[in-house]
Amino acid sequence: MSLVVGRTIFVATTSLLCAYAAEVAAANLVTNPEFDANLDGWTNANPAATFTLDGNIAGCIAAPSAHVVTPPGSGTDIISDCIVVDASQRMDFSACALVSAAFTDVHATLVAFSDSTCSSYLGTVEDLYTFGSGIWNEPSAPYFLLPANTQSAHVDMHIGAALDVHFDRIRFGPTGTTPVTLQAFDVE
Ligand SMILES: [Ca+2]
Repeated sequence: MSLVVGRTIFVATTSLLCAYAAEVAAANLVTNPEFDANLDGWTNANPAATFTLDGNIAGCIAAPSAHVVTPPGSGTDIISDCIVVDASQRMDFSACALVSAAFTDVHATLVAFSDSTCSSYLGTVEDLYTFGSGIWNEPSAPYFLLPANTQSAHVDMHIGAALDVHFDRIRFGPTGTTPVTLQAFDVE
């Protein structure tokens, strides 16, 4: 009896309040970010450069990937569809690329605009360019704020010279991971 009472008292006087924020995958706002079947959602600014879907090599995660070859003496920009954004949110941006030679001529940039149609240029927000030669690299810029008054943005894969470049898995969206937080823990 006393054991039961004791157990009952123990249960009654013990409170364990524990709350956590679940980890949620970041929403990627980029259209066709992994080139699963085509090049939809991306535009090649230089017709002299070839821009094709390549399923013959491994992608950053999985083939196919986007393949750009720029001719001698020129580069190009491969630009994503315009993305409407909420500038009050923290954002993440990353890009994966495989570059044939000097990496300094390849940049993954995020460009912000003050209207909703990517027409009124506001500024270049993030610039990722640590792409090594001959291997896939995926630099990232986490948890940043867009400039005030940003309403839209696009990704610009800039290739500044004659190069052979693959890219894949382009991510841009609200920061989506929240650290697990122990909000209350109380044992009496
Ligand atoms: Ca892919």
